[in-house]
Amino acid sequence: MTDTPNGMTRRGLFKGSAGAAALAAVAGTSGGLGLMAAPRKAAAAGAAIEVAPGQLDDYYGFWSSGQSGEIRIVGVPSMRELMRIPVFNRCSATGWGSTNESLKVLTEGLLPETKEFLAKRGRVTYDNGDLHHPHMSFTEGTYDGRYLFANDKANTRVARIRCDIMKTDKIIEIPNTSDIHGLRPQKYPRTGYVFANGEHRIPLPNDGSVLDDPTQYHSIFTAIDGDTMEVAWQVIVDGNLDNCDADYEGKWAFSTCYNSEEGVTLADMTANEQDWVVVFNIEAIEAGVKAGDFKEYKGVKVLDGRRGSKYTAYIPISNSPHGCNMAPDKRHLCINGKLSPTVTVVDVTKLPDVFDGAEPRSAVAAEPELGLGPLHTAFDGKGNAFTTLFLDSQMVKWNLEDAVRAFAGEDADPIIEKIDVHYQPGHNHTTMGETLEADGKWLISLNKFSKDRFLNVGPLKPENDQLIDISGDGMALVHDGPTFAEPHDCILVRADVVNPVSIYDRNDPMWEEARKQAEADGVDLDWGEDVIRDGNKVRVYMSSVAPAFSLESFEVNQGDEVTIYITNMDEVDDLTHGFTLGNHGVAMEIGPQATASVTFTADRPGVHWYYCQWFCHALHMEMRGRMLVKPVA
Ligand code: CUK
Ligand code: CUA
Repeated sequence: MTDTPNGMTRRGLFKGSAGAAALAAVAGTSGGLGLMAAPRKAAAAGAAIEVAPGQLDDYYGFWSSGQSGEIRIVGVPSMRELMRIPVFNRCSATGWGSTNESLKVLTEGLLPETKEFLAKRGRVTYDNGDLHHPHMSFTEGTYDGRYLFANDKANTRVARIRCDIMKTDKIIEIPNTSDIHGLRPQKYPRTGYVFANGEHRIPLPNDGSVLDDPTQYHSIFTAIDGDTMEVAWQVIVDGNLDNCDADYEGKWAFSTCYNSEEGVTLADMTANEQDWVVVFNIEAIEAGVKAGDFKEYKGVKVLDGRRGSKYTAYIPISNSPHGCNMAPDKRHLCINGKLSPTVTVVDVTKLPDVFDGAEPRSAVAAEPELGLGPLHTAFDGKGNAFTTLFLDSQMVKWNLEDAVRAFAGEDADPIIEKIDVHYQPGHNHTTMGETLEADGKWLISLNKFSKDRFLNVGPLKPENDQLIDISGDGMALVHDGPTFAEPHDCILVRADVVNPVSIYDRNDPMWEEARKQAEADGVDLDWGEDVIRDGNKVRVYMSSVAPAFSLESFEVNQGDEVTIYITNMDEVDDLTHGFTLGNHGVAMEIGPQATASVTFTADRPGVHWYYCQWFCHALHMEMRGRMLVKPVA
């Protein structure tokens, strides 16, 4: 352990009241989650991890970015950031949020009232997002490389990302609910459904007719059809939904629920000793939809799954559970205690009995006490689990079968090892760990605080994502990775599962509207260059081949609404061009064989240069042209 300049050990900085007192402070109302650590064992010094220059990683890591609103691709084990995929955010480099193609994705799935609300503020979509949970589509219990899905907690949306081109292709706003948090795809037989939790309770409908009457607030669980990106059905539940997961047989979905009190203040929300995990019976819900046992709100079929419903079961769990993780043994669901030092293990083979009237807790197979603040659990496919301990700033490795044996009264200690992580971990994830192909090679700990682990960059510090080697018997911490606000979660996907293209298909649906417009204008979208005047609308078509745009200049009148369509006809790997129009806030990426377009009003008379902003050629600086804007007399 390294000392800080003032001589205190680093972990010493976190000294606070540990143990029961700490937990009480959290459970109470005395100032939120405290920062305290109860060091038990120094982190094992791991072997240096080497991915030599030019060598490729074994895994794609897909990282969420929290309030940054994007997804990041990270190579594992090198922890090199490979790419960023704009999703709910704006991107200065690629033009996400200003090109017509991205605006279509960002606007078409918004609810009518949201469009109206935004229009009054002179906007067409939201500028921010809070992306917590990126997950890949499944076929038969493992990743299939088709899509990523992700939630936006800030503006109640769900996005889909195409893994062939690593771009977002659909974003929908979820009606009747507020603040989508937990999100997981159906694992079997395929995705299928994407399950999404509306976290915060609101009245239904939320039109102002009910305000300060929390007894009339609801949480809603949503199933989205991952193929069409339309809401399939929704279920009303009791309590606040937090995280969710699905089983490996396509029968169940699960959500952790906190705030069984249905309170609206922290004191109210943590008053009860018990919350629950809600089990959703997929077959029963689908039958209910068929039988018409729903009410329609905003065009969506909403079923009543509150206590006593045949669609759900409520299994009591200690106060405020958080993470919800299905083990690859197909049998054990781990519910992370958060305010309780335990993880509750539910045996999903017992769930049919629970739906037949058995006592809900009869499905609990184990409840090991692991340490303070268990938030999320990951698996190695060899019967072991790894749980983050937020308050202890530790990762604990434990054995599922031993936990079951101990719960049955046998003499077994499930805890194998604890190591320190730095500091306050939230999610963790193992390589292929949420699939049947969990391989037990690497574990990532996504830590909320980096504190003193990096050079000081001012009051806003990075998070710290640590890489842990779990291929041996124990855990060895091998890398610290600073990240910008704020990866909550990641998935680690074997490289052979993900097969993106290097050059776009000219028939890609992304620029379908540009293709139609070019046809209507009698212009060849591939190679054509033309300026089409249509009243005060002007459409400018050009292609780009390094190092030139096919139009070196074009002229428009002041006040014209100008749309520029550019097609990159280069057919070379990695040969992306850009189009930046000076002093107009216009910039976009045009990948090889792609078309991109942007619309703006030419309101500034004079000469305006456009240039390529992707360094593409020795004559890249010369890749430019002029827009001439004639003043109106
Ligand atoms: S939540 Cu962030 S640490 Cu949004 Cu998945 Cu648990
Ligand atoms: Cu094209 Cu730089």
